[in-house]
Amino acid sequence: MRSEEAALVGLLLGCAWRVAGAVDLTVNVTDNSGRPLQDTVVYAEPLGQPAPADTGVPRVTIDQVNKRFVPAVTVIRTGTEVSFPNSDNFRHSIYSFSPAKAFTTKLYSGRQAPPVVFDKPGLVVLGCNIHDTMTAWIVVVDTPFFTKSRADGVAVIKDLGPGDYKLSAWYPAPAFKPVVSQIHIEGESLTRRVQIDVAASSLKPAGQ
Ligand SMILES: [Cu+2]
Repeated sequence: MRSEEAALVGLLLGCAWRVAGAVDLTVNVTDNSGRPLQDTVVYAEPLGQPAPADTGVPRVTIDQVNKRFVPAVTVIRTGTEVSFPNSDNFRHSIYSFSPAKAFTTKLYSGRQAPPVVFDKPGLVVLGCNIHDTMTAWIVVVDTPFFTKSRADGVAVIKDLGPGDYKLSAWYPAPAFKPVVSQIHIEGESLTRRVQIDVAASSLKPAGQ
């Protein structure tokens, strides 16, 4: 098969895989005074129908650079395998006490730490046993429809098929409860606004 033909077949298959009538959901996330809020996790769970199955084990990387987790906020689907490379030239030992996934790594450099599979939905707060200021948040969700807001506060969830969904917006803080609403998808792209009470979220490093 010539490369142009292969490209065409790929294109056609790509179209066929899209759910009929699938649309994009745009969520504008702001704080209480209307300022755009970055790094808010937004996810949609289908109501009355199962979420589409994953093909294979999704893999994600959270790096460590200059005593920071990069990215600081990650949203993944249940069952995702996360690698934690250490790009610093000194060692880290990372841990979580969170019920959704408790684990500790030895002190390690480079890629010595084995990947961790996050097999339960929920919030996981990561810390480092050596550097108290290091914190990261992983939100594990039972749906493939998730994203997080950009610097302009905009979060776009792509390819939602027709139906009802529970929409949650979750701000990275241990005390924060997701802001939940219900949406109905039918034919047209949808835009929603979510306001987050940042002051009530008591953003704190892990372990405090
Ligand atoms: Cu560290």
